[in-house]
Amino acid sequence: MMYPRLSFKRPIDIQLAVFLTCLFLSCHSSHKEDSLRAEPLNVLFISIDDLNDWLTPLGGHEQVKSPNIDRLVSEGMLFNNAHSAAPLCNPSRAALMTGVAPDRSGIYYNLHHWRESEVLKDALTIPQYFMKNGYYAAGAGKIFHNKWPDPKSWNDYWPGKTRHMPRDPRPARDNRLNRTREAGHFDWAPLAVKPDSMGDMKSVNWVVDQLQKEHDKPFFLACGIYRPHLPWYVPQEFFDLYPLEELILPEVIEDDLKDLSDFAKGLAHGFGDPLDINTPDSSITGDHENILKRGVWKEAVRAYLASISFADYCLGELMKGLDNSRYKNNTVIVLWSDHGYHLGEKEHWRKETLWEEATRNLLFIRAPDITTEGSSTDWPVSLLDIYPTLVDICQLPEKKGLDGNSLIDLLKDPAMEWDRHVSTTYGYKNHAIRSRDYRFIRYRDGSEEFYDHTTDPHEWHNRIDSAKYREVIADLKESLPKINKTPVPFSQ
Ligand SMILES: [Ca+2]
Ligand SMILES: [Ca+2]
Repeated sequence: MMYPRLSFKRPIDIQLAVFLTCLFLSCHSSHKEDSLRAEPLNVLFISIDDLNDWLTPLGGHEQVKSPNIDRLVSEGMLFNNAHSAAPLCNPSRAALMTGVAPDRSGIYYNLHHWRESEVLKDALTIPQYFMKNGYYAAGAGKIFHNKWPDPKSWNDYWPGKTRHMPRDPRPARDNRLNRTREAGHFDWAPLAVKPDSMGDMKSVNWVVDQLQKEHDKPFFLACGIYRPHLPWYVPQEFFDLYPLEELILPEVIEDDLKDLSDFAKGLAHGFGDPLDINTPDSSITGDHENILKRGVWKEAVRAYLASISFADYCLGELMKGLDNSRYKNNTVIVLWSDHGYHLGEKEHWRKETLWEEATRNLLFIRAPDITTEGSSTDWPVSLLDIYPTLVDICQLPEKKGLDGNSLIDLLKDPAMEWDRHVSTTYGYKNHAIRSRDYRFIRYRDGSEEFYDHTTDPHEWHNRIDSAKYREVIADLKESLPKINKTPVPFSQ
């Protein structure tokens, strides 16, 4: 809630200011009372891992088939310009679930146990805060990073409070066809199984069972869908949706990296963990060179699209479960992916960069009596905004110490101006700032990039030295995170 900022010069102004403030506060409190719900809302909190913006409603890959996501996001508010706090599972999810930005927690990579951050040690996660306020919190599948589950965040969890991820079927033989650096993980294959045999569908079915029960408390139910995270092993029927010969590759240009620093080129080529490397070796070649050598770019894109369609199938089954339950009309839906994904753009695969492909993600909210069908906004928002927004939607007491902004006003009035910058942090002292129209990046070595999305949506042309943008760049720099906490030691 933003309060009017008043400055006083004369006693008469003070009297007027006191009167106006009282009037404002009384209007505000009566408005609050008017809108208090008789019954608390339930929350269905759905994550799709490693899902980028290749969705039709986000203007993504033109061949993607995701009818269930498309239908759901037409029923509430879609954020067209949503960005993760960090372009990697653990730091993104730790930030989202605690509301604390990576530069304040010191959690930058997957190997930090996020509870070992002194800032997050006793932080109340979203489900903990809901439990504290009378909710039942449960879930299934990957919500926290799989290596660092958080038993105290849940009343109940499947497969278990200390193991959030169900097991998945694998290809019948050792299918190391891809031969990239991490072939066992960076791999794909159609599976001769039915969708219900997949771990994700088992998570969905567990959550659907919860939705069929009578609960004596309002619930916060989480469902973490793991695909399209690697490996891209999904049932054959989802590969069949994408004939290989017709497949369209992402649009790229020759020499896209030529206007970048060696540090940025090192990130593009996936040099490993940058925490141990002061100057990344830009000569290291990564996944992309291997993909090109083997001529499997189309195969990989097809497998990612197939995995999106499988995740979409899972979401559809989950929505059927909600629609057939008594909670259909009093449940808030939050649907998010934890970051974006490169599939060859900037000679890069996977996440772990500060470009649009890696930071942009899916964020959608449907809230009874608050959101409007088919609404959307192009203003930038952060996944850090989810925590305070859910607190406001469910009318819980204000939660102090959160780094995001509540989006409740924007949900109620999607046409409103929401001119805030959001930041994404990858590793120590590497940050991107996104406004509606621009992206500014600064790396730890001091090198910088600037992109104008009004003319360059692919971020092909680094305009950091252009005099035309000097003021815009100076303004974006003001939003760079300033704490830059020393990284928490890695755990094993
Ligand atoms: Ca992820
Ligand atoms: Ca370029």
